[in-house]
Amino acid sequence: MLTPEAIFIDGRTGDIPKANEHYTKPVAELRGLYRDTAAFDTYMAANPDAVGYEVAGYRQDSSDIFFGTTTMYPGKIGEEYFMTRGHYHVRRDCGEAYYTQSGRGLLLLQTREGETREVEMAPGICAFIPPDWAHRSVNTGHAPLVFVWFCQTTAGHNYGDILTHGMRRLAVERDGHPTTIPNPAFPF
Ligand code: PAN
Ligand code: ZN
Repeated sequence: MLTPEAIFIDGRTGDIPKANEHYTKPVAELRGLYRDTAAFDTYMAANPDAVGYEVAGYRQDSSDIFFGTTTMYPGKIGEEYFMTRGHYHVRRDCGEAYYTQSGRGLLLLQTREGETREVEMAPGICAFIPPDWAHRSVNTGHAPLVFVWFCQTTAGHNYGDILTHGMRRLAVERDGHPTTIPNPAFPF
């Protein structure tokens, strides 16, 4: 039987001492995400071991929900900020919530029908991600962006669509400020 438990989450670092799932995503594995491949190669030559983000989760398999943190490090490749891969959920009836604890960012969302939205990520803001909206988070600040996510255990990640085509909008720095632009490479 599952029993209730208090799970401490460090909102500054994303650390969850009782987490039972972890992974680290090196920037080196994210080459295809960035438009400026020359800038990517230059960045990797100077920072071969750079980490893009880390994910920690607390999951009990027979439960319907689980939660965890994503800690995104700051950085830019060309004019694009460090970002997550982005995904739809395999189960099209599963949404998610992202509750930002520290740092600054943008959550980029899109539907299969072509709608796009952006939700600010800042401490105190909980982003509602409806079912069947693809979501990618972007660290637009100079400090780690830490958010807590809550999701159904059976939601699953569908990375293929976003890995193949990218997202419809890109988060870029222009005149020192974050903004979004249409992705010129997206097959509209
Ligand atoms: C999050 C994400 C996490 C990493 O837990 O999986 O932020 O992003 P990618 O999975 O897109 O690389 C979530 O949305 N889970 O469903
Ligand atoms: Zn998700």
